Amino acid sequence: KIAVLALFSFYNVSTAQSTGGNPVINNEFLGDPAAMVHKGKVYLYAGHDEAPDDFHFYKMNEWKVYSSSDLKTWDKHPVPLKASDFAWASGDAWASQVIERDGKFYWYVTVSHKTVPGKAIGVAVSDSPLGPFKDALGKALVTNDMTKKTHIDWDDIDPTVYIDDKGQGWLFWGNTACYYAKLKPNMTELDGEIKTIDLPKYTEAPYIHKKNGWYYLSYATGFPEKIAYAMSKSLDGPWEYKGILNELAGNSNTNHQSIIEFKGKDYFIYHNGAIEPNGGSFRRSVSIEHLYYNKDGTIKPIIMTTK
Ligand code: FUB
Repeated sequence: KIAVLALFSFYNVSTAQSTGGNPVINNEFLGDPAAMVHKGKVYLYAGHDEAPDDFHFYKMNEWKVYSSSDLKTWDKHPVPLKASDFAWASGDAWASQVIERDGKFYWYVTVSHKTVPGKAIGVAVSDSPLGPFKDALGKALVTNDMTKKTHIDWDDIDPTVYIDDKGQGWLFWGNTACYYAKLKPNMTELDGEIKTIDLPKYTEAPYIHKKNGWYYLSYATGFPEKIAYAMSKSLDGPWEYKGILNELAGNSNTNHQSIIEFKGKDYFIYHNGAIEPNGGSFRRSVSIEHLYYNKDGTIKPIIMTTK
């Protein structure tokens, strides 16, 4: 009975907060925001920047989830997934994204692999957008030895997932090279070869979305990072580079975006280092801006706001 009560409270207790503007959550550090629209709500998944004093790198062990019906008031939910939930991983809850298929929620994550050197991509699954999420495979979906384009340890990071109108799942990811592959209908196996896309000054953080018949591949470019984007009529390309979408994100070296349509409006969701007094590259927070399209499908540059 106690266990049942504990479970009940774990998955139902949430605390609401509203900052009235950007950053939308200002009492904890969050990086790599990935938003999912589901049944009239936005679910915001992000890695937790623990940001201990005198530690100048990413200290990230878990992901968080918030939900909102208006992008103003955010319900905070219990931690739905940790890097340690993947038995084959050694830590590092880096960038991730959740997608729904047939009533199940698949969460693609970056973690460090225990035995294959470097970062890897895992996938967790749940019946609810709030979890509990469990490792779907018991092993990595993508490991560094599958791509091997570069020798850096963090090549296989930053998964973004998309299901096209025909029901085909696609996974894009990578640092220094943008990789992509189809997913089998089970969403937990790659289907076919891993391909590479040539994008000008690609760094990391790919994100796929579609609007009015165009596919958009936005990504972090340079370092410190801006967000650039390319457009295509097909997820297999060719992709046409369209320029910079978002300039340097405040005092964070990285910039990582997701783009959604919610209740008839378009939004650009990203992180920067805006929380005073000690926000920064490893103490990031989430901001949201309006996103506007031109008639030809290109996107107007994002105007960053602080309120
Ligand atoms: O949060 C850790 C890493 O920083 C992400 O995987 C990259 O996209 C960058 O934001």
